[in-house]
Amino acid sequence: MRLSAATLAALPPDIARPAYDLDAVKVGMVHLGVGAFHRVHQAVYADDLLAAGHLDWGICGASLRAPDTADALDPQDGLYGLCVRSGEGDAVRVIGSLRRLLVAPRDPSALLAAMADPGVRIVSLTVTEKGYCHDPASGALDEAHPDIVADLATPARPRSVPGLLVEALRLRRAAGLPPFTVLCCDNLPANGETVARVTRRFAELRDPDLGAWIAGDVAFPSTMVDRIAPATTDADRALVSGRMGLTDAWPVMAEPFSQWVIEDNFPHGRPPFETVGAQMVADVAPFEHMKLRLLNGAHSTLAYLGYLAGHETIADAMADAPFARLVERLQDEEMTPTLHVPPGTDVDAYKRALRERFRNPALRHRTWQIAMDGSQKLPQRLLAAARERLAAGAPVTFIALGVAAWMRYVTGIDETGAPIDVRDPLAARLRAIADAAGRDPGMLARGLIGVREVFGDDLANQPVFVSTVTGHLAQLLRDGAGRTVAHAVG
Ligand code: CS2
Repeated sequence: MRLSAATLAALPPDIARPAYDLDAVKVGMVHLGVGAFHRVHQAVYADDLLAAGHLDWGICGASLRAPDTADALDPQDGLYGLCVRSGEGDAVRVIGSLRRLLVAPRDPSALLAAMADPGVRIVSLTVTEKGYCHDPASGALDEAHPDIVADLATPARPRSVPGLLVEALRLRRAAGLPPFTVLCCDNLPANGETVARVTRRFAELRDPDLGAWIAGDVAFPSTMVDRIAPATTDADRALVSGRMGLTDAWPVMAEPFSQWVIEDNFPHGRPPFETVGAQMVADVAPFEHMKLRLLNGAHSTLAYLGYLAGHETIADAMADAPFARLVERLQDEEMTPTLHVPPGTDVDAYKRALRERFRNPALRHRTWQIAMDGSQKLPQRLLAAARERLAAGAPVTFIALGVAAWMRYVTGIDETGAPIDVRDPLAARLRAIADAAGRDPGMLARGLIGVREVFGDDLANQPVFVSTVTGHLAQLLRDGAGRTVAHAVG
């Protein structure tokens, strides 16, 4: 028997489920990128809002590429299990906030119509870093991106995020409706501003008058989002379905921790997010820097070095003492001094909690998963802090080790000589640079630092940065990741 509205009553009593009337929920938010992260995070806050009686704030979730989420959840009336895993065990809960699922390539006009619906006041996004068609180093729209070129040629049939937002906003304006607020929930630097920049630029290229309306009337609040969500495996499906006594084709897995900090800028209305645990603030930047540098910077560093050392998961890497020490030294000595700690935050407690989260023995968060799309992640996770430290004449030893590990990783060959499945929009180019450099650390480092989209124009001219990265890379190639980490932490 499949999980669905009709079978909810058959769930065992220990499984929480929507107590509200699913049919009474109206869609108030359209979400682009309805993947695991959205389903463990925003959709859960929305489920809590619905449970508290705010029935205007259901979600219509759209996939921009693959139909698999809609195909899994449609027969379940949008319902799915959230499994929260910790050392204490697994808690399963059914989430009901996804009231409708769409697949953009299957029915692009249905998605545009949903975004242009008068009841919709927020369009939120988790499309991953590469989904914004921007240059990661500068944050500007990549006007040569094939999807942008295509969307400028046929703007009424968009496939890119900027193209979709602008066409939907055009439809609203033409219908005399107020715009929606654009709520970015990806780990981008200044995520609201970044999406505003690419959307406004696209609109201006498409139609300056529309561009001016968007620039004047559409709000793009920034957010900091945080919850660790390993990709669902078949074992997870079996576990959750077993607990439910019903088949759930695509449950999602998460840690207990969850945080959402939102810039309070919703001129056209919003649900009372603060009543379900979100923090509404005037300035997200201090929270964002703290999270991107302390969590994601350490995550990426552990992912590349851990993968190379043969650690399958983040918890495995954290159980290797020099790796745990590296996380501490990176956070304490190099990242923390670059932060303006948000008011009321105990940064030491925050870091201790982070390291405990990384150690969560029940979450099997694969280093390979986090290693994906490094070219889009490195700038905000490691390089922004490196730049600030270099400008102050401060050392970048541990940051550079993470960068060197990424370089070693994108060569595509692991320490046993086996291929690495490198997933990155720039993978082919990175691999060609690595192939040309062979095992020459100087050439490899210089070649990769020359990739402007990642390193900008400046880092190649920072001798301390180049030599520190090259030194680590030489050791990684010679001694392997395990010994390099042990050596670096002393
Ligand atoms: C991770 C993040 O995959 C990754 O790159 O670093 O998804 C991380 O788990 C989340 O940002 C945690 O909030």
